[in-house]
Amino acid sequence: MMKLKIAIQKSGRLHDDSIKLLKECGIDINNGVNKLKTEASNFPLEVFFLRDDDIPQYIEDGVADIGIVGENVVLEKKKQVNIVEKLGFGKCRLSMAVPKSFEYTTVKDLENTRIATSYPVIVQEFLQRNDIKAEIHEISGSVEIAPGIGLADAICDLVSSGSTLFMNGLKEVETVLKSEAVLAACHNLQPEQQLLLDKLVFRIQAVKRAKN
Ligand code: PRT
Ligand code: ZN
Repeated sequence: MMKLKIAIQKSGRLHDDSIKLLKECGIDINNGVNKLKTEASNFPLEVFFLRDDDIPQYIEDGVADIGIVGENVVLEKKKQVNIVEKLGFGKCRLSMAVPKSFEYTTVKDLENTRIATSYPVIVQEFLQRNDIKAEIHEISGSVEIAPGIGLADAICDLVSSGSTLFMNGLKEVETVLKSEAVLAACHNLQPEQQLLLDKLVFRIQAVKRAKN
């Protein structure tokens, strides 16, 4: 029988909630540590554990049919995938932040600044939308320390509670994007896989309704 292949985060903020959602959908997967893939025992589902950054590419290529990943990652990677359903966890926002001493009043204050971020594509679009010229410094982690070490004047990073910004003497000044985990799917699924996806989405919607 044909199986639906789903990519989920191997470890990190979305891993546990992704497994939990599948469980709530009545899908049992034996999640052995350090496994790259596993299968559900009671649904034709094959599960791949991957880094979140790689998930959109795998879906675009059809290596995975669907995946659970932050909408922020889908938008940054610019891959051709469908966002099928928002999942209600992994909520955060991608925000601009500046040092507390920065006298910030409007988005125009970002003109001619150096902005450190792991999201250069989304930031570039934001700057264009607002007609602002600024220098983007792409860094892969610890973005919040960039202003303190003189690498940047501002940052654009994911925020949830805001405590990371606060602890680094930064203040949030613009929300660039609101994000949560989404179910993303390949553009050209086989009819059989589309049917399995419909079945899964039906269950996800029931789980979501039960929580409201
Ligand atoms: O290893 P892999 O590449 O798979 O994982 P990763 O380290 O790239 O991602 P991970 O696990 O940190 O995050 C996965 C996804 O969770 C993100 O793409 C978002 O969609 C979502 N998410 C939700 C968050 C946060 N909330 C979040 N707060 N991702 C990161 N953060 C970080 C943020 O970058 C900052 O360092 O948490 C810090 C801020 O948190 P607060 O609470 O102090 O504001
Ligand atoms: Zn990642």
